[in-house]
Order: sequence, then C-alpha cells, then structure tokens
Amino acid sequence: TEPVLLTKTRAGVRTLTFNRPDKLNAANDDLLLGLTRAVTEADADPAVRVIVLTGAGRGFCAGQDLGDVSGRDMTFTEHLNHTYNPLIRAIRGAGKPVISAVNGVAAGAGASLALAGDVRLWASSALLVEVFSNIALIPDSGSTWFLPRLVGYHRAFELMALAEKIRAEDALRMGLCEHVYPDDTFRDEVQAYAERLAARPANALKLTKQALNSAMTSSLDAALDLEARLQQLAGDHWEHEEGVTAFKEKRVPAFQRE
Ligand code: T3D
Repeated sequence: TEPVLLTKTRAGVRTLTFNRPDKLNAANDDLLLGLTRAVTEADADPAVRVIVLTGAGRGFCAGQDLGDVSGRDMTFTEHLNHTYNPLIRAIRGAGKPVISAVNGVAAGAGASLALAGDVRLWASSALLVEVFSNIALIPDSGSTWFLPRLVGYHRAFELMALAEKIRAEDALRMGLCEHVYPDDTFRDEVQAYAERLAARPANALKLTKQALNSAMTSSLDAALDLEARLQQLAGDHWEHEEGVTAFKEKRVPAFQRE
C-alpha cells in the first residue's frame, strides 16, 4: 500500500506530501503522527533548511477523516492532544521556515494546517473552508487562534459559523496567503520560493520566527526585551559577519554553507 506521507528533499527543501488523494488527503492518525514526526526530524536534519507541506492530487487536506472517527477509543480532547495539537506546535515551534503549499481544498483541520505555515502559498484553484460547523464541531488545530488574527473577530466568526468557502483571490486580499500561482506551475513556483528562502540566513530566520511567535501574544515591553536578547544570538553568529562582509564587498552573501 502507498505511504500516507511522501518525503522528498531537494536543494535544502524537505517536501512532505499528504498522500491520501482519493479522500482529498483527509487525515487519519497515521498521517498526523507521521507528519509531526517528519516535521520534527526535518527540523533536526542539517541537510534541511526549509520545510514544505503540501497535498497529493486535487486536495490539500480535507481535515479529519470522518470515516476514522466512529469506534475510536479516545475522547475528542484526548485525540486533539494526541494528534493535531502536537503537529501545530511542531510547525510553529520548528526553527526552520515551514511553507503551507495549499494546492487545493483545505477544510477543517486542513484549513488550520494551511494557516499554520510561516509562509502560505496557494494554487489558483485552492480554497479554504472552516467547515467544522457543518458537522457541528468547533474550529480546532489552531483555527480559532490563527483566523481572527488575520481577518478580525467578526469576519472569523462569520466564516466559521456559515462555513463559507474562501477562494484564492479573496484569500490573498484577506491576508490568508502571501502568493497565488497558476495551478499548472504551482509545484515549480513553490520549489523556487522555498529555494529562495533556503538561501537566507538560517540562524537569523530561526530567531526571527521565535521573536514573532512570542510577540503574537506579548506586550511591546516584552517584545523589546526579547529582541534585545535574541539580537545577541544573531549578532554573535557567523552569518552576521558574512552578511556585513558581503555588503562591503558588494556581493551576495553566502549563507548556505555545506
Ligand atoms: O479529534 C477529532 O476528530 C476532532 C477533529 C476535527 C478536525 C476536523 O478537521 S473536523 C472537519 C472534518 N472535515 C470535514 O468535515 C470536511 C468534509 N468534506 C467536505 O466538506 C468536502 O469534501 C470538501 C469541501 C472538503 C471538498 O468538496 P468536494 O466537492 O471538492 O469533494 P467531495 O466530492 O466532497 O470529496 C471527494 C472525496 O473525498 C469523497 O469521496 P468519494 O465520494 O469520492 O468516495 C469524499 O467523501 C472524500 N472526503 C472528503 N473529505 C473527507 C472525505 N472522506 C473522509 N473524511 C473527510 N474529511
């Protein structure tokens, strides 16, 4: 049988592909636990500088596999704490940039995964739907945290309560993604974008991600303190010296050392 998660590494880019295309990559426990493990491994692997999450076939991820729920011996709380929550924490906690490469429909927890990346790249036919209320559940896997920070409380409430589909053009306007690419060149555009990111200073990006994630919930005072501490770690790193030297020598800095 086909693995539920495909792994590929090219030019410092580790691409993790959800591979249950017949179900629009609806997530079962194998996929969720494997994905969390794969993100953690990629974060620890020195050959990897950028992590890409994407889906095989026409879907990105249709959320929880609804065929997998009945007969489960875990409560909802236990299941979220066992599967989705560690995954979202692994993505936001990773020291490396994670790209959500949304190739098609992202629904339910799949929508949360689409929002969780540090960079969100969409194919033009992609769409996002906070579908949970259709089955009388609440948005989980971080959706209640991510979406109001992007669109505000009231727009988030409406999108969740009515399970409205958001298409790529609107997603771009609303700040749910950074770029939209044509379907037929999408995978090449994602790889090219990821390679651009891979050429950036990895230590500085790791510290930037740490500072931003903390600032999402902190006061200005706390953010200023943390910046001052993390700047020391950035400034003491060889990347900083290389960046300054390259500037003076009017050349492109070489941040990608083997
Ligand atoms: O711990 C916990 O369990 C709680 C956690 C919850 C997290 C969640 O994610 S809850 C939300 C679960 N997801 C959904 O409710 C989404 C259900 N799917 C849909 O609403 C639609 O499929 C989509 C809007 C995503 C896409 O619609 P469309 O028309 O493009 O495709 P389709 O024809 O509905 O789906 C194609 C196939 O995928 C179809 O199978 P078939 O008929 O060809 O054999 C469909 O059943 C299957 N599929 C789609 N989503 C799921 C799924 N199979 C199982 N689980 C799914 N979530």
